[in-house]
Amino acid sequence: MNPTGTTPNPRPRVLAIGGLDPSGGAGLLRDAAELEAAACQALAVATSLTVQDGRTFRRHQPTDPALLAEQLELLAAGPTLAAVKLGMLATAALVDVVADFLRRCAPPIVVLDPVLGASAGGALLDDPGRERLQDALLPTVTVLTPNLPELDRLFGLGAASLPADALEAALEMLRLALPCDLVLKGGHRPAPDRGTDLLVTAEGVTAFPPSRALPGGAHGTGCTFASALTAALARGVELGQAVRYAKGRVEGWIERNAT
Ligand code: PXL
Repeated sequence: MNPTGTTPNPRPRVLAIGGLDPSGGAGLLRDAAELEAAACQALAVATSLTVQDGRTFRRHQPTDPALLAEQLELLAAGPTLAAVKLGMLATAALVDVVADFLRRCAPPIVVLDPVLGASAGGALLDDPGRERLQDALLPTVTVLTPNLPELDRLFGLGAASLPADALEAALEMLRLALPCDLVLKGGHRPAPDRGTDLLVTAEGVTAFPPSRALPGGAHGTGCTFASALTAALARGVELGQAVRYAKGRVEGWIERNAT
């Protein structure tokens, strides 16, 4: 019991919805590892089975939408979910199933990592799916975590060629049009801003520079960031601190996986 007489949830239940990467470098296995590392209880539902080893991405087999809906329906009927983390969603039909589940279940925290393509090549969301993500899914989201290419493909900002101050101004304008907060992950930004994440909320833009120089190109950094962020938020950590925590986890992941 705490002084308010309530018992804080010692292990918040957090659901990851995304693809299964058998190599464990990205996707649901990475998500579960991050969630459990932050003392959350990881639940996971697979949108697709991928054929990859972390370097080569061959293809993927999306889950039957009716099967995904049935799995989510059963989880929704169980104990409360503290948060939901979304990664690979594969197809428009699956995006619609997930959006429908989130509208009905209304978890307080929904982090969407808008995964569009694998670092090793291969589309992880088809074009109709991208449209449904914007129209049906975004209204259910609390924090969106794109990288620079995803930001441009989703919102057409031409952000990749903007200098830092113009990028920050463009993100503040975008935030006004979005129903959620945004973290632009800095891994694809050109020098000297490479690795600097930008948190964009109604209060403005906050920059999170990297703590040290790190190699680029590591597989699974996006999943690591978004799932660590979701775990921290589920534990009640304030958004800025949660970004700082997730950034530290990504830096550790890159260092452990540097080749
Ligand atoms: O890192 C993006 C990503 C997310 N989810 C799955 C993936 C990948 C990249 O390969 O395979 C399942």
